[in-house]
Amino acid sequence: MEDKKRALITGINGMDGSHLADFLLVMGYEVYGMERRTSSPNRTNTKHLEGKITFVNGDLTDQNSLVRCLKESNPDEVYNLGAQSFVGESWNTPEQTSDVSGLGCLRMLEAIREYGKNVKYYQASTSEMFGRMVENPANENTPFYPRSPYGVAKLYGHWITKNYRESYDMFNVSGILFNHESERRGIEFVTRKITDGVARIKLGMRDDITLGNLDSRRDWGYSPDYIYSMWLMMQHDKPEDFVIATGKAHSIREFLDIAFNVVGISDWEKYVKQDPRFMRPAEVDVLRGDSTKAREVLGWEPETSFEDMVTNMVQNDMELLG
Ligand code: NAP
Ligand code: G4F
Repeated sequence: MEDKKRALITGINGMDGSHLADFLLVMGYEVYGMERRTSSPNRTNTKHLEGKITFVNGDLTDQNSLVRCLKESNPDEVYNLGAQSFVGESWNTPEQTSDVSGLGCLRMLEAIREYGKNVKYYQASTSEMFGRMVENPANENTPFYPRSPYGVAKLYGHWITKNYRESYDMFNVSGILFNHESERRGIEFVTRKITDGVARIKLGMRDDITLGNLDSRRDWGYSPDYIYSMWLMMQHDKPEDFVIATGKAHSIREFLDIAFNVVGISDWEKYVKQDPRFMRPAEVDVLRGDSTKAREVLGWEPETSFEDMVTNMVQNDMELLG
Protein backbone atom coordinates (compact mmCIF):
# COMPACT_ATOMS: atom_id res chain seq x y z
CA MET A 1 0.00 0.00 0.00
CA GLU A 2 1.25 3.49 -0.88
CA ASP A 3 2.15 5.69 2.12
CA LYS A 4 -0.28 8.51 2.78
CA LYS A 5 0.99 12.02 2.06
CA ARG A 6 1.39 14.10 5.19
CA ALA A 7 0.61 17.79 5.56
CA LEU A 8 1.24 20.28 8.36
CA ILE A 9 -1.13 23.27 8.40
CA THR A 10 -0.42 26.32 10.58
CA GLY A 11 -3.47 28.40 11.47
CA ILE A 12 -5.58 25.24 11.60
CA ASN A 13 -8.40 26.83 13.62
CA GLY A 14 -8.77 29.73 11.19
CA MET A 15 -11.14 29.83 8.23
CA ASP A 16 -8.75 28.62 5.52
CA GLY A 17 -6.92 26.15 7.78
CA SER A 18 -10.11 24.30 8.61
CA HIS A 19 -11.33 24.21 4.99
CA LEU A 20 -7.92 23.03 3.78
CA ALA A 21 -7.90 20.23 6.37
CA ASP A 22 -11.35 19.11 5.17
CA PHE A 23 -10.08 19.01 1.61
CA LEU A 24 -6.78 17.23 2.34
CA LEU A 25 -8.60 14.53 4.33
CA VAL A 26 -10.79 13.86 1.29
CA MET A 27 -7.59 13.65 -0.78
CA GLY A 28 -6.31 10.93 1.56
CA TYR A 29 -3.71 12.98 3.44
CA GLU A 30 -2.66 12.50 7.02
CA VAL A 31 -3.23 16.00 8.39
CA TYR A 32 -1.47 17.75 11.27
CA GLY A 33 -2.85 21.07 12.44
CA MET A 34 -0.68 23.50 14.36
CA GLU A 35 -2.44 25.57 17.00
CA ARG A 36 -1.05 27.89 19.64
CA ARG A 37 -1.77 27.58 23.29
CA THR A 38 -4.61 29.77 24.58
CA SER A 39 -6.32 29.82 27.96
CA SER A 40 -9.63 29.01 26.26
CA PRO A 41 -9.07 27.01 23.07
CA ASN A 42 -11.29 28.03 20.15
CA ARG A 43 -12.03 25.09 17.90
CA THR A 44 -15.29 26.42 16.50
CA ASN A 45 -14.05 25.75 12.96
CA THR A 46 -12.29 22.47 13.75
CA LYS A 47 -14.47 20.69 16.33
CA HIS A 48 -15.59 18.33 13.55
CA LEU A 49 -11.94 17.49 12.79
CA GLU A 50 -11.15 16.15 16.28
CA GLY A 51 -10.19 12.49 15.94
CA LYS A 52 -9.57 12.92 12.19
CA ILE A 53 -6.46 15.10 12.28
CA THR A 54 -3.64 15.45 14.80
CA PHE A 55 -3.37 18.77 16.60
CA VAL A 56 0.17 19.85 17.47
CA ASN A 57 1.13 22.81 19.68
CA GLY A 58 3.31 25.46 18.12
CA ASP A 59 3.66 29.18 17.67
CA LEU A 60 5.04 31.12 14.71
CA THR A 61 6.91 33.37 17.14
CA ASP A 62 8.80 30.41 18.61
CA GLN A 63 11.41 28.82 16.35
CA ASN A 64 11.96 25.69 18.45
CA SER A 65 8.27 24.92 18.53
CA LEU A 66 8.23 24.90 14.71
CA VAL A 67 11.11 22.44 14.50
CA ARG A 68 9.30 20.23 17.01
CA CYS A 69 6.06 20.43 14.99
CA LEU A 70 7.98 19.32 11.89
CA LYS A 71 9.49 16.38 13.78
CA GLU A 72 6.09 15.38 15.16
CA SER A 73 4.35 15.55 11.79
CA ASN A 74 7.15 14.61 9.34
CA PRO A 75 5.27 16.41 6.55
CA ASP A 76 5.64 16.29 2.78
CA GLU A 77 3.86 19.64 2.56
CA VAL A 78 3.67 22.61 4.94
CA TYR A 79 0.87 25.15 4.46
CA ASN A 80 1.75 28.30 6.42
CA LEU A 81 -1.67 29.90 6.96
CA GLY A 82 -1.06 31.18 10.50
CA ALA A 83 -1.05 34.96 10.83
CA GLN A 84 -2.35 37.98 12.66
CA SER A 85 -4.62 38.40 9.66
CA PHE A 86 -6.86 41.31 10.65
CA VAL A 87 -5.71 44.41 8.77
CA GLY A 88 -7.39 46.90 11.15
CA GLU A 89 -5.68 45.37 14.19
CA SER A 90 -2.27 45.66 12.54
CA TRP A 91 -2.14 49.41 13.35
CA ASN A 92 -2.76 48.61 17.04
CA THR A 93 -0.17 45.81 17.22
CA PRO A 94 2.30 46.46 14.40
CA GLU A 95 5.20 44.68 16.08
CA GLN A 96 3.24 41.56 16.94
CA THR A 97 1.74 41.53 13.43
CA SER A 98 5.20 41.78 11.86
CA ASP A 99 6.52 39.08 14.16
CA VAL A 100 3.79 36.53 13.37
CA SER A 101 2.81 37.38 9.79
CA GLY A 102 6.30 38.38 8.56
CA LEU A 103 9.04 36.80 10.63
CA GLY A 104 6.85 33.74 11.31
CA CYS A 105 7.38 32.80 7.68
CA LEU A 106 11.16 33.12 7.99
CA ARG A 107 11.11 30.97 11.13
CA MET A 108 9.18 28.22 9.39
CA LEU A 109 11.56 28.29 6.40
CA GLU A 110 14.55 28.07 8.75
CA ALA A 111 12.84 25.25 10.67
CA ILE A 112 12.41 23.35 7.40
CA ARG A 113 16.10 23.86 6.58
CA GLU A 114 17.11 22.63 10.01
CA TYR A 115 14.77 19.65 9.71
CA GLY A 116 16.75 18.77 6.61
CA LYS A 117 14.19 16.80 4.58
CA ASN A 118 12.55 17.82 1.32
CA VAL A 119 9.39 19.60 2.36
CA LYS A 120 7.20 21.68 0.05
CA TYR A 121 6.22 25.04 1.51
CA TYR A 122 3.11 27.16 0.84
CA GLN A 123 3.10 30.82 1.93
CA ALA A 124 -0.25 32.58 2.37
CA SER A 125 0.51 35.82 0.54
CA THR A 126 -2.20 38.39 0.03
CA SER A 127 -3.70 41.01 -2.25
CA GLU A 128 -3.09 43.48 0.62
CA MET A 129 0.49 43.57 -0.74
CA PHE A 130 -0.91 45.40 -3.81
CA GLY A 131 -2.61 47.92 -1.49
CA ARG A 132 -2.86 51.12 -3.49
CA MET A 133 -2.97 49.11 -6.73
CA VAL A 134 -0.52 50.45 -9.23
CA GLU A 135 -2.34 48.38 -11.86
CA ASN A 136 -5.97 47.19 -11.88
CA PRO A 137 -6.49 44.25 -12.09
CA ALA A 138 -3.22 43.12 -10.48
CA ASN A 139 -1.29 40.09 -11.69
CA GLU A 140 1.94 38.33 -10.69
CA ASN A 141 4.05 41.11 -12.28
CA THR A 142 2.25 44.09 -10.75
CA PRO A 143 4.46 46.15 -8.38
CA PHE A 144 3.48 46.05 -4.72
CA TYR A 145 2.32 49.04 -2.63
CA PRO A 146 1.14 47.81 0.80
CA ARG A 147 -0.96 50.23 2.88
CA SER A 148 -0.98 48.60 6.33
CA PRO A 149 1.51 47.11 8.79
CA TYR A 150 -0.12 43.77 7.94
CA GLY A 151 0.47 44.29 4.21
CA VAL A 152 4.09 45.22 4.83
CA ALA A 153 4.64 42.17 7.06
CA LYS A 154 3.12 39.88 4.45
CA LEU A 155 5.32 41.42 1.77
CA TYR A 156 8.37 40.43 3.82
CA GLY A 157 6.98 36.88 4.04
CA HIS A 158 6.41 36.87 0.29
CA TRP A 159 9.94 37.99 -0.59
CA ILE A 160 11.71 35.75 1.94
CA THR A 161 9.77 32.78 0.54
CA LYS A 162 11.02 33.64 -2.93
CA ASN A 163 14.53 34.37 -1.64
CA TYR A 164 14.81 30.97 0.08
CA ARG A 165 13.52 29.31 -3.08
CA GLU A 166 16.31 30.93 -5.09
CA SER A 167 19.00 30.70 -2.38
CA TYR A 168 18.47 27.10 -1.27
CA ASP A 169 16.56 25.54 -4.16
CA MET A 170 13.55 24.93 -1.91
CA PHE A 171 10.06 24.09 -3.25
CA ASN A 172 8.42 27.29 -1.96
CA VAL A 173 5.26 28.76 -3.46
CA SER A 174 3.34 31.93 -2.61
CA GLY A 175 -0.35 32.11 -3.34
CA ILE A 176 -1.33 35.76 -3.69
CA LEU A 177 -4.95 35.32 -2.73
CA PHE A 178 -7.50 38.09 -2.96
CA ASN A 179 -10.21 38.34 -0.29
CA HIS A 180 -12.11 35.13 0.30
CA GLU A 181 -14.81 34.39 2.77
CA SER A 182 -17.03 31.60 4.05
CA GLU A 183 -19.43 30.64 6.79
CA ARG A 184 -16.32 30.13 8.98
CA ARG A 185 -15.00 33.67 8.55
CA GLY A 186 -13.96 35.45 11.77
CA ILE A 187 -16.69 37.74 13.10
CA GLU A 188 -14.65 40.96 12.92
CA PHE A 189 -14.11 40.87 9.14
CA VAL A 190 -16.63 43.02 7.32
CA THR A 191 -18.43 40.21 5.45
CA ARG A 192 -19.19 38.05 8.48
CA LYS A 193 -19.88 41.13 10.60
CA ILE A 194 -22.58 42.01 8.07
CA THR A 195 -24.09 38.53 7.67
CA ASP A 196 -24.17 37.98 11.43
CA GLY A 197 -25.64 41.47 11.91
CA VAL A 198 -28.29 40.94 9.24
CA ALA A 199 -29.35 37.66 10.84
CA ARG A 200 -29.57 39.31 14.27
CA ILE A 201 -31.67 42.20 12.89
CA LYS A 202 -34.01 39.77 11.13
CA LEU A 203 -34.40 37.72 14.31
CA GLY A 204 -35.09 40.83 16.41
CA MET A 205 -31.88 40.43 18.40
CA ARG A 206 -30.37 43.75 17.35
CA ASP A 207 -31.42 47.10 15.85
CA ASP A 208 -28.48 47.95 13.59
CA ILE A 209 -24.94 47.26 12.37
CA THR A 210 -22.12 49.78 12.82
CA LEU A 211 -19.52 49.84 10.06
CA GLY A 212 -16.72 52.04 8.71
CA ASN A 213 -16.06 52.85 5.05
CA LEU A 214 -18.88 51.50 2.85
CA ASP A 215 -17.26 52.51 -0.44
CA SER A 216 -14.21 50.28 -0.54
CA ARG A 217 -14.34 47.49 -3.10
CA ARG A 218 -12.99 43.97 -2.81
CA ASP A 219 -12.58 41.02 -5.18
CA TRP A 220 -14.40 38.52 -2.98
CA GLY A 221 -14.23 34.77 -3.59
CA TYR A 222 -15.25 31.70 -1.61
CA SER A 223 -12.68 30.09 0.70
CA PRO A 224 -13.33 26.41 -0.24
CA ASP A 225 -12.66 27.34 -3.90
CA TYR A 226 -9.48 29.17 -2.93
CA ILE A 227 -7.90 26.50 -0.72
CA TYR A 228 -8.10 24.16 -3.71
CA SER A 229 -5.73 26.53 -5.54
CA MET A 230 -3.21 26.18 -2.68
CA TRP A 231 -3.10 22.44 -3.17
CA LEU A 232 -2.84 22.78 -6.97
CA MET A 233 0.19 25.08 -6.56
CA MET A 234 1.87 22.48 -4.36
CA GLN A 235 1.27 19.71 -6.95
CA HIS A 236 2.60 21.79 -9.85
CA ASP A 237 5.93 20.54 -11.26
CA LYS A 238 7.83 23.70 -10.34
CA PRO A 239 7.47 26.22 -7.51
CA GLU A 240 5.95 29.47 -8.73
CA ASP A 241 3.72 32.26 -7.42
CA PHE A 242 0.09 32.66 -8.48
CA VAL A 243 -2.59 35.33 -8.14
CA ILE A 244 -5.95 33.87 -7.12
CA ALA A 245 -8.99 36.10 -7.69
CA THR A 246 -12.40 36.22 -9.35
CA GLY A 247 -11.58 39.33 -11.42
CA LYS A 248 -14.69 41.17 -10.16
CA ALA A 249 -14.78 43.80 -7.42
CA HIS A 250 -17.86 44.68 -5.36
CA SER A 251 -18.44 47.46 -2.83
CA ILE A 252 -19.49 46.95 0.79
CA ARG A 253 -22.79 48.56 -0.24
CA GLU A 254 -23.36 45.82 -2.83
CA PHE A 255 -22.59 43.21 -0.18
CA LEU A 256 -25.13 44.84 2.16
CA ASP A 257 -27.71 44.96 -0.62
CA ILE A 258 -27.53 41.22 -1.25
CA ALA A 259 -27.21 40.21 2.41
CA PHE A 260 -30.30 42.18 3.50
CA ASN A 261 -32.18 41.00 0.43
CA VAL A 262 -31.70 37.36 1.56
CA VAL A 263 -33.86 38.09 4.62
CA GLY A 264 -36.38 40.19 2.66
CA ILE A 265 -35.18 43.68 3.67
CA SER A 266 -34.70 46.17 0.82
CA ASP A 267 -34.40 49.49 2.71
CA TRP A 268 -31.20 48.48 4.52
CA GLU A 269 -29.78 52.01 4.91
CA LYS A 270 -31.86 52.59 8.04
CA TYR A 271 -30.22 49.58 9.74
CA VAL A 272 -26.61 50.58 9.01
CA LYS A 273 -24.66 53.16 11.02
CA GLN A 274 -21.14 54.42 10.39
CA ASP A 275 -18.50 55.12 13.02
CA PRO A 276 -14.96 56.49 12.52
CA ARG A 277 -13.76 53.76 14.93
CA PHE A 278 -14.02 51.33 12.02
CA MET A 279 -12.20 53.54 9.51
CA ARG A 280 -8.52 52.85 8.79
CA PRO A 281 -5.57 55.27 8.93
CA ALA A 282 -4.74 54.28 5.34
CA GLU A 283 -7.48 52.58 3.33
CA VAL A 284 -7.20 50.23 0.38
CA ASP A 285 -9.97 51.59 -1.84
CA VAL A 286 -10.13 48.78 -4.34
CA LEU A 287 -8.64 45.34 -4.89
CA ARG A 288 -9.15 43.34 -8.06
CA GLY A 289 -7.03 40.51 -9.37
CA ASP A 290 -6.20 38.86 -12.67
CA SER A 291 -5.79 35.11 -12.19
CA THR A 292 -5.19 34.25 -15.85
CA LYS A 293 -1.94 32.46 -14.96
CA ALA A 294 -3.65 30.18 -12.42
CA ARG A 295 -6.43 29.45 -14.89
CA GLU A 296 -4.02 28.58 -17.69
CA VAL A 297 -1.24 26.80 -15.77
CA LEU A 298 -3.17 25.14 -12.92
CA GLY A 299 -6.60 24.87 -14.52
CA TRP A 300 -8.04 26.67 -11.47
CA GLU A 301 -11.38 28.51 -11.69
CA PRO A 302 -13.54 30.09 -8.98
CA GLU A 303 -16.81 28.15 -8.81
CA THR A 304 -19.02 29.94 -6.32
CA SER A 305 -20.60 33.24 -7.36
CA PHE A 306 -20.51 36.33 -5.16
CA GLU A 307 -24.31 36.21 -4.75
CA ASP A 308 -24.29 32.53 -3.72
CA MET A 309 -21.49 33.11 -1.23
CA VAL A 310 -23.29 35.99 0.48
CA THR A 311 -26.52 34.00 0.52
CA ASN A 312 -24.81 30.95 2.08
CA MET A 313 -23.22 33.11 4.76
CA VAL A 314 -26.48 34.83 5.73
CA GLN A 315 -28.43 31.58 5.76
CA ASN A 316 -25.75 29.94 7.90
CA ASP A 317 -25.86 32.80 10.43
CA MET A 318 -29.65 32.58 10.52
CA GLU A 319 -29.36 28.87 11.36
CA LEU A 320 -26.65 29.40 13.97
CA LEU A 321 -28.66 32.09 15.76
CA GLY A 322 -32.15 30.79 15.12
P1 NAP B 1 -7.69 33.50 10.13
O1 NAP B 1 -9.05 32.90 10.12
O2 NAP B 1 -7.47 34.78 10.89
O3 NAP B 1 -6.67 32.39 10.69
C1 NAP B 1 -5.38 32.71 11.08
C2 NAP B 1 -4.89 31.65 12.03
O4 NAP B 1 -3.55 31.98 12.42
C3 NAP B 1 -5.70 31.51 13.31
O5 NAP B 1 -6.05 30.17 13.47
C4 NAP B 1 -4.73 31.96 14.39
O6 NAP B 1 -4.83 31.24 15.58
C5 NAP B 1 -3.39 31.63 13.75
N1 NAP B 1 -2.32 32.36 14.42
C6 NAP B 1 -2.30 33.64 14.83
N2 NAP B 1 -1.16 33.93 15.47
C7 NAP B 1 -0.41 32.79 15.45
C8 NAP B 1 0.85 32.46 15.96
N3 NAP B 1 1.61 33.33 16.62
N4 NAP B 1 1.30 31.20 15.77
C9 NAP B 1 0.53 30.29 15.11
N5 NAP B 1 -0.67 30.55 14.62
C10 NAP B 1 -1.15 31.79 14.79
O7 NAP B 1 -7.16 33.75 8.66
P2 NAP B 1 -7.70 33.17 7.25
O8 NAP B 1 -8.69 34.12 6.68
O9 NAP B 1 -8.04 31.73 7.40
O10 NAP B 1 -6.39 33.32 6.37
C11 NAP B 1 -5.39 32.30 6.33
C12 NAP B 1 -4.08 32.92 5.86
O11 NAP B 1 -4.25 33.49 4.58
C13 NAP B 1 -3.58 34.06 6.75
O12 NAP B 1 -2.16 33.99 6.73
C14 NAP B 1 -4.04 35.31 6.04
O13 NAP B 1 -3.19 36.39 6.35
C15 NAP B 1 -3.92 34.87 4.59
N6 NAP B 1 -4.84 35.50 3.64
C16 NAP B 1 -6.17 35.53 3.89
C17 NAP B 1 -7.04 36.08 2.95
C18 NAP B 1 -8.51 36.12 3.18
O14 NAP B 1 -9.20 36.90 2.49
N7 NAP B 1 -9.06 35.30 4.07
C19 NAP B 1 -6.52 36.58 1.74
C20 NAP B 1 -5.15 36.50 1.51
C21 NAP B 1 -4.31 35.94 2.46
P3 NAP B 1 -5.89 31.59 16.73
O15 NAP B 1 -7.11 30.85 16.33
O16 NAP B 1 -5.23 31.06 17.96
O17 NAP B 1 -6.04 33.08 16.73
O1 G4F C 1 -13.12 42.49 5.93
P1 G4F C 1 -11.92 43.35 6.05
O2 G4F C 1 -11.43 43.60 7.43
O3 G4F C 1 -10.83 42.71 5.11
P2 G4F C 1 -9.49 43.29 4.45
O4 G4F C 1 -8.99 44.47 5.17
O5 G4F C 1 -9.76 43.45 2.99
O6 G4F C 1 -8.47 42.08 4.70
C1 G4F C 1 -8.82 40.74 4.42
O7 G4F C 1 -8.44 40.43 3.09
C2 G4F C 1 -7.02 40.49 2.84
C3 G4F C 1 -6.82 40.15 1.36
O8 G4F C 1 -6.98 41.30 0.59
C4 G4F C 1 -6.35 39.48 3.74
F1 G4F C 1 -5.00 39.47 3.49
C5 G4F C 1 -6.60 39.85 5.18
O9 G4F C 1 -6.00 38.87 6.03
C6 G4F C 1 -8.11 39.85 5.43
O10 G4F C 1 -8.58 38.54 5.29
O11 G4F C 1 -12.22 44.78 5.41
C7 G4F C 1 -12.66 44.91 4.08
C8 G4F C 1 -13.07 46.36 3.81
C9 G4F C 1 -12.01 47.41 4.21
O12 G4F C 1 -11.94 48.38 3.21
C10 G4F C 1 -12.58 48.03 5.48
O13 G4F C 1 -12.18 49.37 5.69
O14 G4F C 1 -14.21 46.64 4.59
C11 G4F C 1 -14.05 47.93 5.17
N1 G4F C 1 -14.91 48.02 6.36
C12 G4F C 1 -15.93 48.90 6.52
N2 G4F C 1 -16.49 48.75 7.71
C13 G4F C 1 -14.82 47.29 7.47
C14 G4F C 1 -15.82 47.75 8.34
N3 G4F C 1 -13.98 46.27 7.80
C15 G4F C 1 -14.16 45.70 9.02
N4 G4F C 1 -13.36 44.65 9.36
N5 G4F C 1 -15.11 46.13 9.91
C16 G4F C 1 -15.96 47.16 9.62
O15 G4F C 1 -16.80 47.53 10.41
